Amino acid sequence: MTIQTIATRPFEGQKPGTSGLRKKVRVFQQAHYLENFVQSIFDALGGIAGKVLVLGGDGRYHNRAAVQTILCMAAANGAAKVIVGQGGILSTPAASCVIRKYQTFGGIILSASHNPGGLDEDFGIKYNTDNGGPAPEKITDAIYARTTTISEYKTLDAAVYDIDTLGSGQLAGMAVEVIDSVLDYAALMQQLFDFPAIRAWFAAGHTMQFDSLSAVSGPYATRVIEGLLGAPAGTVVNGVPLEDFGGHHPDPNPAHATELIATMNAATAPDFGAASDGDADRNMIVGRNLVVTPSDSLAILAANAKLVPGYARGLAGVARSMPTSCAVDRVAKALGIACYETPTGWKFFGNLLDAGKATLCGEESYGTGSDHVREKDGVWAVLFWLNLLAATGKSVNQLVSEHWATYGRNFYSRHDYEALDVEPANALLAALREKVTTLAGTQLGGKTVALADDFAYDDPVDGSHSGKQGIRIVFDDGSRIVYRLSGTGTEGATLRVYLERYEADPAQHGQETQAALAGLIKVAGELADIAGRTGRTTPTVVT
Ligand code: VG1
Ligand code: CO
Repeated sequence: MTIQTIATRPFEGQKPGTSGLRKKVRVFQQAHYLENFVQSIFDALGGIAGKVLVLGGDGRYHNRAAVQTILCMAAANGAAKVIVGQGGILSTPAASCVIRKYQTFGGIILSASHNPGGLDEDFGIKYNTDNGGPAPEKITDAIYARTTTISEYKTLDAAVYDIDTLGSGQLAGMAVEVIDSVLDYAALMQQLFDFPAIRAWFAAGHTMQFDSLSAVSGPYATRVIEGLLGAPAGTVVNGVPLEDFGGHHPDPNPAHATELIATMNAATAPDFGAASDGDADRNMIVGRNLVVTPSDSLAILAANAKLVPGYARGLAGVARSMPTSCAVDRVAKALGIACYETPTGWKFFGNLLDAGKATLCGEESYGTGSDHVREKDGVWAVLFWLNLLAATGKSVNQLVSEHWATYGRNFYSRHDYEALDVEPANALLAALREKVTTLAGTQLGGKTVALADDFAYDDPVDGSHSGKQGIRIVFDDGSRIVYRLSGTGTEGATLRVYLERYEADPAQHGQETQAALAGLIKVAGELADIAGRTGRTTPTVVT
C-alpha cells in the first residue's frame, strides 16, 4: 500500500450548514467530492499527523463506502489511530461519548440525521472536536474556506479494511480499532439513570413502544431497553438500521412517525411511546393520545431533574435555542438558575456545557441533551423520561398536565414550508429583516409588539458573534413568532415559522394547539406575506 497525492479542484457549495455538510448521495459520489471535504477538515485542523480520531455514522446509504475512503485518507495523512464503530455504525451521541471517553483529537460523523436516506436521498458529514461536540463556527468556516482553495488530497491506493470484526489492526502504519458501537454509550447511561428502578417499572408490567424508524437508535435502544432494562422483546420496533430507513423519513415527529402515533392513540396503547431520528440524537416523547412538545419535554426534565441520579446534584443552568418555547425559562426562574438562549444548532451549546454554565439543553426540533456528551441525545432523553415515570409512578399525561398546572402552558407549534424556490424564500426573509426594525411598539392582531429583531448571539464564553439567526417578534404577553430558513435541507429552501403563546389558566390548557395559536398563525402569515411570496396557503409539515 502506498500513499498517493491526488490533484483536485474545489467544488462549489461545500459549506457546512446547521449540522455539517449535507447533500444528495449522488453529489457525494462524484469523484473527489468527499475526499476534498475530508482533506479540508484535516487541513483546517492543521493536519492530523499523530492524532487519534473517531469515525462512524448512522448506517445510511454510502456510509460504508465513506468509512473506507476516510480510513485511507486518515492513514495517508499520518493519523496515529482511528477508532471505528463496528460496521461503520455510531450514533451521533455515541460518537460524542467515545470521543470524550478516549480523549481523542476529534471525530468524523457520517449522517444526514433526520433527512431521508438511499441512493436518491441524502448523505452528510460533520467534524466534532475533542470535547465531543460539533465543531464551532470558526472551525466550520475554516473548513469551508479550505474547500474553496484545495488542490490536492492524500489517500492510499486501493485498500479495504474489515470494519465488521471487532479488534485492533493496522492500515498502512495507522492503528485501527473496531469497537462495539453500543458498549461505551450503554455504560454511560448506567451511570446517569436508575436502572434498577426502571427495570422494576417494566417488571411491574408497564409497557412501552420505541420506534427506531429503521435508523441507528435501533441497536442502542434494543441493547439498553430490552437488554439491560428487561423490557419485553418487541418493545423496540423498526430496530434494525436500514440503508434507506425502509423508505421512511427518519424524523421523530407526529407527521413522520405515524405508526407510533397510531399505536399510542389506540385503546391498547402502551404506557409510553418514543421515537428517534436517523442518527439517534432526536427524540419524541408520546403519552396516550398525547405528543409531548419538545419544548415542554425540556422544561419537564429540568423541573424534575433531581429525581434522576445523574442530575441529583441539581442543574447549573439550562439552555435552549431561540425558537424553542420559553417553557424552560419558567422552570429556570423557579429553580433560580440561569437560562441561556442560543441560535439554532447544537454547536452553540458546546461552550456553555464545557464552561459548566448549563447542564440541560434543548431545541424545539425534538432535540434534548445534557453535559454527559456534547450532542443532543435521543436514547438518553427516553431513559430520562423512563426514570421519571419509574421514580414518580405517574403517567406521561399526568407529568405533563401537572407541569402545566404549576408553570402554565406554552402552546407551541412549528410550521414548515418545504422545497420552496430559493429566491422567493430569501426575498421573504430579506423583507422581514427590513420590516422588523419598525415593529416594536406597534399592534399586530390586537397584541403589542414588545421586541422585534433579527436574533444575534454573543457567546458568553468565547465572545464569538453569530448574526442573522432568525427574525423574532415578541409580544408583550410573551407570545412569539419566529421565522428562519432551514440550514439542513438539500433541496430548495425551507421556511420555518415558530409560534408560541403562553396560557396561565389551567381551565384553558386543554385547547387544541392549532386552535390556541390561530390568531398568531394569521398574523405570521400576513406579516411575511407567505402566501403571496411563496404561493403556499398551507405549510408542508406542522409539528
Ligand atoms: C434543524 C433543526 C435544528 C437542529 C438541526 C440538526 O436545523 O431546526 O434545531 O439542530 O436540524 O438536527 P434547520 O437549520 O434545518 O432548522 V439533526 O437531528 O438533523 O442533526
Ligand atoms: Co439527528
